[in-house]
Amino acid sequence: MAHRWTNTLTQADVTPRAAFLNRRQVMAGLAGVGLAGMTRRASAQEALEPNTWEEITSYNNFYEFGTGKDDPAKYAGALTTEPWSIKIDGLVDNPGDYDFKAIVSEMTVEERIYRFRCVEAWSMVIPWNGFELADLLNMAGVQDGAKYVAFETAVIPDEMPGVRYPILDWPYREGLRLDEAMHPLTIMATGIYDRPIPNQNGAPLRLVVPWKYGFKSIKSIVRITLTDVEPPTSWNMSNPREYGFYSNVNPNVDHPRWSQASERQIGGGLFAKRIPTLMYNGYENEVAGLYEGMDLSEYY
Ligand SMILES: Nc1nc2c(c(=O)[nH]1)N[C@H]1C(S)=C(S)[C@@H](COP(=O)(O)O)O[C@H]1N2
Ligand SMILES: [Mo]
Repeated sequence: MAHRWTNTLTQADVTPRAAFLNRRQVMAGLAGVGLAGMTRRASAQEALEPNTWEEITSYNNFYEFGTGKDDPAKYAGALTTEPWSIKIDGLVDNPGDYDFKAIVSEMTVEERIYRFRCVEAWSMVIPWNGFELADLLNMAGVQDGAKYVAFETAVIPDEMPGVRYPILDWPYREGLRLDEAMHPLTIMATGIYDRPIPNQNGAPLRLVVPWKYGFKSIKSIVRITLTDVEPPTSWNMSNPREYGFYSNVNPNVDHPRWSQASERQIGGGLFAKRIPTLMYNGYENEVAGLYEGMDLSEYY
């Protein structure tokens, strides 16, 4: 199948899935053993079987390239991702414009296999390569007064057909509380299946916050700002009733127009399953403490 990405990766370039899973099994020693029949009490440590490269890179949300699930794979190849500069500003000791390659060379890039849950009630499992956002923020030097982190995506009308239309108030914006941003599960992804992240998935770097709905994981980031006030976020600005600042995966708090109690797993064809959605997307043991004492139906 022909791809129109500027990076010419195809399925054939990827570690074959069986080999990839084998390698993980050898490394983990116990992956996949004894999970069937157990109560679904997943944690970040649970063995997850990743979706295929094809699934992960052909069914996307990236409205800068159109609102169809196949638009990003069709059009994001036009995005120039090299060179790529990220402005880090606000309440930091070392503000400035950082070159993406220079950043990555300073960071510990590792593999993280996370369950990914879209607010539209579908999910995938994605083997990311990336580094902890905390490492980047520590490099920038977070100042005492900082309480939130704001993110912005590039706006390049010549390369992004979607931004010519007021679908959202561009740039795409997202935000995290500082403790969420510093949490070790929060990563900046730069790859998938040990390959550079394809443009449709947010090249050259995108946020991944596995206990939140997918839209918090902002793509193709060009600006990171440390602030002392909760930053505006695109989906909350466009529809505050449906999308709050927190957007934690929560099967008990429904989206106003549909249930969040279950999710459809992408892939598997005829055997595609609907599975129950887990609190905090299965990362409850790791992150529930961040929200102790908060009314999650108010702070959704
Ligand atoms: N800049 C930007 N980031 C974005 C989006 C977007 O439209 N623009 N869509 C979000 C939504 S709704 C989802 S579900 C995920 C999809 O990520 P994926 O395509 O890598 O699976 O990206 C998120 N990040
Ligand atoms: Mo989403």
